[in-house]
Amino acid sequence: MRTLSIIVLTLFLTACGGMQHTGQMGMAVATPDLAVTPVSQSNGIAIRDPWARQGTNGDNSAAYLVISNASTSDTLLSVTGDVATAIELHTVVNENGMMQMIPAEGGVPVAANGMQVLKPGSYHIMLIGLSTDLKSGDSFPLTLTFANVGPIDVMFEVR
Ligand SMILES: [Cu+2]
Repeated sequence: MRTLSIIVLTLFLTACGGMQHTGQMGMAVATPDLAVTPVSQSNGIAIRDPWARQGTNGDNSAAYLVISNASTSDTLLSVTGDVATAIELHTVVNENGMMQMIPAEGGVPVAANGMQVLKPGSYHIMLIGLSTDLKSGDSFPLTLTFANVGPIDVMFEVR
């Protein structure tokens, strides 16, 4: 597992659109509009704006979404799907001034009556070894598994 993480970290440097994106972390990110109808929801967890970066078969990509929670605190534990060889939850940390992606240990927390935004430069779903090309306008399903509410199927749009 340790070995895999190291290999994967090396790959990440060219994935997620490259870490130069994190230099733009200060770019204006619109506050998610919770008036928009969720694409998926279950027991208080609602999913909005799921999307993924374009990519080529065999390469890596990343997927993002807005999670809101009208119930008690929950955690996004894992993501599964056929779109990639491996799918991991990642976060981005500042290590000596270098932005690096690392696995999100323990998953991605979603506070009670709160919101969690997976976005470039922050938490994201890492798609490692795409099994197909992802072109703008394509869509593909992932299953998000939460600690409390269990699995939620979500269609992601490629942009
Ligand atoms: Cu990543």
